[in-house]
Amino acid sequence: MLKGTIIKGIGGFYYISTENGVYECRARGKFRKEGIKPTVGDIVNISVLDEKNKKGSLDVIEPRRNCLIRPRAANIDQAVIVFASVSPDFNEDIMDRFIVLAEQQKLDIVICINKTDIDSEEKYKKICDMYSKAGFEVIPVSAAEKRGREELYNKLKGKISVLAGPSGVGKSSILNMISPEAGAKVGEISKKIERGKHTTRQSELIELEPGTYIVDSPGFTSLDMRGIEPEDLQYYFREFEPYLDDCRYAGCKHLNESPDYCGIKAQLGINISEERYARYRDIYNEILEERKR
Ligand SMILES: Nc1nc2c(ncn2[C@@H]2O[C@H](COP(=O)(O)OP(=O)(O)O)[C@@H](O)[C@H]2O)c(=O)[nH]1
Ligand SMILES: [Mg+2]
Ligand SMILES: [Zn+2]
Repeated sequence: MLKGTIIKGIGGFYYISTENGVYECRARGKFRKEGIKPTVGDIVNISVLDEKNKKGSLDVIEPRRNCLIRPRAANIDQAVIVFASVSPDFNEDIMDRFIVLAEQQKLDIVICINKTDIDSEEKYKKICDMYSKAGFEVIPVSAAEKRGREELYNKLKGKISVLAGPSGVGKSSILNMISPEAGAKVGEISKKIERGKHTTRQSELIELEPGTYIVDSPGFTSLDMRGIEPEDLQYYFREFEPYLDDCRYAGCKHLNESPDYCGIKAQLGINISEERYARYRDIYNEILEERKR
C-alpha cells in the first residue's frame, strides 16, 4: 500500500503522486459499481504492480473534505481570490460572492489584490483594510512588477489551492509570477481545451513543490447563489460569528430586527462594516427571490 494524491485523470488512467514518484493506475472495478468516480485531489491508496514502469492499481479512496464541480477537483484546501485594485475597477459586490462560495465549500481563503503598480491613488489600501478587519488574510501584489511573490508563495505551501476571480484581474499573470513553469503548463492546457472545444475533462494539479499544488483552471466560474440556504448565509460572513450569540431571538435573520435585539445590527459601523452587511442583505434577499420563482 502506498499513499498518494490523484493529480490527473485521462481516459481511465489516473496519475498518482506519491513519495516514490508518480504512478499510472487503473481504478478497481468496485468504484464504478459503487458509483464513485476517482477525482483529481483524491487522497488514495495504491498497490504497485510494476515498479520499473511505475504502474499500479488504485485501491482505496479516502473520504473527501469537499468536491468542487467546476473545476472538478476534490479536497481543495484553499481559494486564492484574486481581484485587481484598478483596471478592472475593484468590485466589492462580486468579491463578496466569491467569498461566500469559498466559505460554503469550507476552503481557506487568501485574498490577493493585484495591479498595485498602476493604482496611483492607492485604492488597494482601503480594500486591504476592509477585508483584514473582516478577518481575512489579504496580500497586495503586482504581478507586473513581481511584488508580493514571497508572501503569497508562503500561503500556498503545503496546500492544494485554486485561483478564483473575474477574468482580466491577473490570475494567469500571478501564476506566472509564482512559477513560470506552472504558468506555462496551464497555458498549454488551456490552449488544448480551446482547440478541443466542448470536451469535458477533469482538472489537473500542478505541483509547485512536493505537497504544494495549484489547480490548473480557475475556480467558481459561476457565481450562482441558489445552492445556498438563506439561513446559512450568516456563517459565510465570518466577521458576524462572534456576535451571533448576541441576537435575542433564535433564527434572527439580522434584517428587520432592531439593533436592540440583533447582535449583528448592533455592531454595524463598529466591528462589522456597513458595506459588507449591505451585501449580506442583498444576497439574502436575492436568494429568497430566486426561490419564489
Ligand atoms: N499593470 C499591471 N497589469 C497586469 C498585472 N497583472 C496582470 N496584468 C495585465 O492584465 C491583463 C489580464 O491579465 P491575466 O493574467 O490574463 O488575467 P486573468 O484573466 O485573470 O488570467 C493582462 O493584459 C496582463 O498583462 C499587474 O500586476 N499590473
Ligand atoms: Mg487567465
Ligand atoms: Zn441578528
